[in-house]
Amino acid sequence: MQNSYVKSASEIAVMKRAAAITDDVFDCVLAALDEGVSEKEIAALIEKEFSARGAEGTSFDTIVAFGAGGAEPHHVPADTRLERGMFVTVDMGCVVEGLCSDFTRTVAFWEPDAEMKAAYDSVYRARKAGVASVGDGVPCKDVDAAARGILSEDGYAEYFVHGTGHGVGSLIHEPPTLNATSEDVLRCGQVVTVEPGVYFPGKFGVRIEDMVAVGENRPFSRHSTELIVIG
Ligand SMILES: [Mn+2]
Repeated sequence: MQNSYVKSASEIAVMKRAAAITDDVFDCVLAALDEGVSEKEIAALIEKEFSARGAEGTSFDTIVAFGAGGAEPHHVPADTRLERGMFVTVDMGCVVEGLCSDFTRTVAFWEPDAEMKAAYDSVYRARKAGVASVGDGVPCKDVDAAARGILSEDGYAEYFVHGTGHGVGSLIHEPPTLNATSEDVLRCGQVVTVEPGVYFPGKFGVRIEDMVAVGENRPFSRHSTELIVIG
């Protein structure tokens, strides 16, 4: 199993194309976020824009979550309408030549409160630490520990309710698994996600996700992870 799920250079190039399409679609999302728009409308826009850019489809059911919806890691887009002071979490990906992309950003619609800013900052640093820890021969549980350690230090341990990431390729979720109990070890050429998040039921959530090829340590996405405030 040590060398399984390693991608060829050409497969990684295809996955970067899928990530670039995803980046362009996220630009469309940012332009469309406006007071009163619904989660379902944004999700429909995402599907349309992926298709317009030649993607074969979405790599999983697109997540668009406003406000309290963001506290559910697998939120299903609903008729909730965007209001000032909400976080917006978008988790999406597309398929190009049979290979998947996976990308999440959380942005603020109008100025977030201090609690939201603090949570965002912690997830921001957790994602950064997780990505920095990715490398050939690194135990996957160490990547999880790098991200989880930041959130724990900041008092968010109990709000980070899932693993830090997963392999991605022809399947949206494939080995290796990046969580606290994983026995997997990273190998050069694997492509993994780093996606810490915190979730406050009934209030809001934050997740930031990037794909990275082991051995590169540079996220596929061109989008910054600094907090974007719209409005
Ligand atoms: Mn993911």
